[in-house]
Amino acid sequence: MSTGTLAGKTGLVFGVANKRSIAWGIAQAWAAAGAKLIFSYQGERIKDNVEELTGELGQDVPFYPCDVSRDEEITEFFKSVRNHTDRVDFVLHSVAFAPKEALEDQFVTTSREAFRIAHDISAYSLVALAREAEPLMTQGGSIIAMSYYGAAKVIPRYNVMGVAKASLEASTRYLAYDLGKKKIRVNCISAGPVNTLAARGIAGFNQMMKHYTERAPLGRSCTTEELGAMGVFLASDGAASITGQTLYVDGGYEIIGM
Ligand code: NAD
Ligand code: 0WE
Repeated sequence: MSTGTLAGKTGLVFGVANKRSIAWGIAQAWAAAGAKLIFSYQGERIKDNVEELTGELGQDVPFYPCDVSRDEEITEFFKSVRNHTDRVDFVLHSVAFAPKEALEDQFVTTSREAFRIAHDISAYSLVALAREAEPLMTQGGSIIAMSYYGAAKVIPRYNVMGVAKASLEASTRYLAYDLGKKKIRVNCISAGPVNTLAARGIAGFNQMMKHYTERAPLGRSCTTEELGAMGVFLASDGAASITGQTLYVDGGYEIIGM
């Protein structure tokens, strides 16, 4: 028997692409706290990475494909989950995508299709996953989604992703309202910039990191380990009365007006 805050609990993880992924940081912290985990991966391109990483957690950590833009893959994923467990206690949504061109130019140039894709993958998917997870969360649960400050304030070039994150945070509140009666909590972690695959392609990312070292009260952004610690807290009974919130893990940057 494993011990730890999350011993005897089971979590689902969406959004591991490689060892730098925020989802991997949170998954490692969940596993260290004693949780059993089931992983999803976006597609064949990422399968080998996820196989190797989950292997580090132990012998038979299950992983199944799930492109969150496809209803049938979501259904199939949850079918596979039911072969391993009849109860799920927490879910991590750490998935975002907007077509590259939408993050380069001005927001006003966003095409209908880029707007649709960004919202479908980065926000609607949380609603779809929550709906599938609900019947498995028989003793209540904790659903966590990753957000960014661009949801609340303008970050140049974050563009349609900022609008999609605003939708993600609002969806979190409406889901929290619906699912509260089943003791299912839904929250966002708003992370400061982290050097991951999703961030590295962004022009000016290093400059942004430097800006955090200069302006954030703590003189830095955050680490994936610190995001993991917040993930463990939100999944634990210590957070039993926290729902619908966006919690900033960003070196304090969010409080600064100038
Ligand atoms: P990442 O590239 O490691 O993770 C993004 C994940 O999204 C990948 O695993 C990718 O496979 C998955 N994904 C994209 N489209 C998908 C689809 N159609 N179906 C299933 N999965 C899909 O980068 P990350 O930085 O770890 O990003 C994880 C989350 O954290 C995202 O929601 C991101 O917006 C958020 N976030 C990142 C930062 C940062 O600076 N890196 C800051 C705040 C919030
Ligand atoms: O949420 C994100 C990035 C998510 C993301 C990244 C990409 C790159 C590759 C979504 N879609 C794509 N599409 C691609 O084709 N972050 C919080 C990281 C990020 O991205 C920015 C940032 C920060 C921080 C973009 C502009 C400005 C700041």
